[in-house]
Amino acid sequence: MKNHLFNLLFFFGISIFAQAQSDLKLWYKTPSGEVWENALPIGNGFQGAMVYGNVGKEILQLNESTVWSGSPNRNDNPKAKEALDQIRRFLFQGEYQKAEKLINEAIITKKSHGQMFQPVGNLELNFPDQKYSDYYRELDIENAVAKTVYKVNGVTFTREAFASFADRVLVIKLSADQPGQLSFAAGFTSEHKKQKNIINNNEISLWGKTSDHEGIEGKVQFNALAKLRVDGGSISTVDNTLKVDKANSVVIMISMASNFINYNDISGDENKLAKLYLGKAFVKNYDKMKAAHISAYQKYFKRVKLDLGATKEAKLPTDERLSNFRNVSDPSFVTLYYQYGRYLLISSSQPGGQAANLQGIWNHSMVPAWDSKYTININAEMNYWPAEKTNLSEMHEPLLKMIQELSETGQETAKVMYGARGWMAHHNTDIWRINGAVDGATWGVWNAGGGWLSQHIWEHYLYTGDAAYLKSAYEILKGAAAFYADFLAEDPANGWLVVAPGNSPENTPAAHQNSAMTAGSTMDNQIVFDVFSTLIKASEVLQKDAAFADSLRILRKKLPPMQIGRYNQLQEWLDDVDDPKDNHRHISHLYGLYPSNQISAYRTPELFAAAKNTLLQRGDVSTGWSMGWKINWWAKMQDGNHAYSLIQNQLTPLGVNHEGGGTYNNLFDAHPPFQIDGNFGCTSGITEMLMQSSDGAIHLLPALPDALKEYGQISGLKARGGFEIKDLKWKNGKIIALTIYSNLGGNLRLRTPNELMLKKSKKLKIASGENPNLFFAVEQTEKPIISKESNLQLLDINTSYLYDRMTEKGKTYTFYFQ
Ligand code: FUC
Repeated sequence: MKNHLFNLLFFFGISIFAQAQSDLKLWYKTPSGEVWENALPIGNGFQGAMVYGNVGKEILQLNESTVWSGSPNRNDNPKAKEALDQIRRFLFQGEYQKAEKLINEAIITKKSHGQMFQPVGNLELNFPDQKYSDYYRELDIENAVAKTVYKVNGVTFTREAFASFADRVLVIKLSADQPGQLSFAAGFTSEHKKQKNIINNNEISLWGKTSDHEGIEGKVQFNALAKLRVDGGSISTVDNTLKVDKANSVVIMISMASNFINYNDISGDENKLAKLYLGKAFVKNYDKMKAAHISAYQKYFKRVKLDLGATKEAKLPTDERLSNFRNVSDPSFVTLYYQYGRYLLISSSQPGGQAANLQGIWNHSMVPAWDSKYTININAEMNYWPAEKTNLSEMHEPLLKMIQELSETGQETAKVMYGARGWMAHHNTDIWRINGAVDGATWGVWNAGGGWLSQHIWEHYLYTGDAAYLKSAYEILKGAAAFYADFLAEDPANGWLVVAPGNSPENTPAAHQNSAMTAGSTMDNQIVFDVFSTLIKASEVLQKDAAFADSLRILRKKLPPMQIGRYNQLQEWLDDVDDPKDNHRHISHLYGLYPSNQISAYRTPELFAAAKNTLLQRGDVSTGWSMGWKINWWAKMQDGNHAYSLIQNQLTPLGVNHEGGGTYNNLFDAHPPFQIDGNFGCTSGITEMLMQSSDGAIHLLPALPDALKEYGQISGLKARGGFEIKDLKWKNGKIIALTIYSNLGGNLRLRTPNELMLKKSKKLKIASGENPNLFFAVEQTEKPIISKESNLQLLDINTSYLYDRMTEKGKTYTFYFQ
């Protein structure tokens, strides 16, 4: 009923903004002006643009994913090997500052601290200065098309822009509802020092070479071409621009390419490639191109549908909705933001391309924050949390490729710096796949970048069951494990095997002389546990390396167990030095709760309770990505209301959360500045609130908040074991429809908030024991050590039902309710 009412409201109330009826649009009544974070992102994984939608001076800010400063390089510091024993001695004696000093000399790179992702430039369209009215702009994320509409002197002008998934070019169409009305000048601008502008008939070309940076010569050469197809009117060259006069409509196609082939090869021909893409596209009909683009995009986007009910707030522009969100009920804004995360992943990460960097594929600055590279102590991994579960498995490919490349370059780092087998990466990398330690000890001397990333390979396998892929990537898993097998050192106090030196990302406890340097941080222990466990399981699946796997079983037993400290918290370090007032944005030791699964409501009740205390002690409001991670954690804590309040914190205009992040008008996440990880983290978190599949079963509605309880429906989510939730519908917090498709067969174990039936009058089998489906196998950690000073209270877990249903590959299963 509620939905019908809102539909009626839409129909009668907002005919002027008829375009905005779909909830899958970001739309505004004002242009972007000068503000980049007001502009709307389009992209096809290779090329990206920010569309400003300004009337007088339209700007398309352009990116190409391989336009990075520098050139092939390595940045290992070979002094590390020699200094390692002394560094370890300092750490085990508690001489953290001395260790840090030596680390800064011997481990931190003396070469490049990473290169920068740089913009190509802008395509600017300058129109005569005219008074306009009836302004409207949108980004339709169901079609991946941006649109701007306005009126001048009774003429309605429309612009459409998309980054074609089918033709690898950007396409813009300008039109008017009366003939001969379009006059403007088109030209490129760019901040690159080395650049050339050439005009040839109806085509403009911008050629450039990227910056030198950190002692590495910029050698990436790029070419952007914009070609105009003008209907009516005339076209001429004025200075560096193409001037269009009195045309009926104009189609502009932009092609961009570089000489980058891979991290070690920049021998490509940027001019030839840019011409090739443009030549193929330019002969095509606009409407056909648009249709091909939409269908290529929707192949991915339409796999998941989410409906959280319509809301009257949807009649407001997106910026106003964002301002209101934390104070009103607007579940359909959650839907929009959720799907926007999927839109952004599809648009910034395509098979064969580069992985989404710190800003996806959208950056306007020649010197972006953190170089807009890949921070792998959380940010790059977070970008890919939504990939498998929101049914965008193919979008994971660029990250998996990057991991493979890092495993190639990281072998030398492991050998030269640490005398270890296998491969490793520290906390950061870039398009040249550097593995050295950058920035300074506090950040860079964290050895788990490779270890954490390698878990994405296993995750891809768990969701797809693709054994051929696992086989092809097995050496990467083996290399990650071999590195730790060699690198672990014995902690003299307890006899545990620990990572040393390491850190608990970027946190500097007062009790450790304000140094981040440590041995055996909880996060490091958890990651090594996963790296070993994954290799053990992969060797079982592929039936190889039994002896190596056995040796890892022995080492795994010697890892430090998790510990619960005097404030009833999960300890971040080996000693109980956590400050309950510390609100550091990284809560790295909760890696074990999410994305890993070592802390469980059902298997490790003490750790589960301690994790909650840690979350409460650290607080909610923080940088964008930190809030994104917290949504996932509270979902795993099965506390939907707390997770929802973090969504509210995140979906707050920047500046309102004091000392914290928020969201820009274009719904980009604000660290601040813009970082795309928070967008992806939140999309992942919303999924985890509705469905989890990490803890031995597919858990439906594990963390439904009161705000979304009344009604909702989602289809197309993927779970481990190749299951697809074809339909999940709920009402008043209870499942009322459920259909699941089995891609791989095997036991389907379901955990649900209400009772399910096999048939109308036939009960489902109650589950017991371990789930026999190996895709759900969970490795149990050692029992935690609990401080004598703590008084830990275990938590009440929400009531749930656990069922087993054997499935056959390729069949669909519908469940019933009493
Ligand atoms: C890590 C974080 C920062 C930022 C940077 C890109 O170093 O600690 O908050 O997100 O990555």
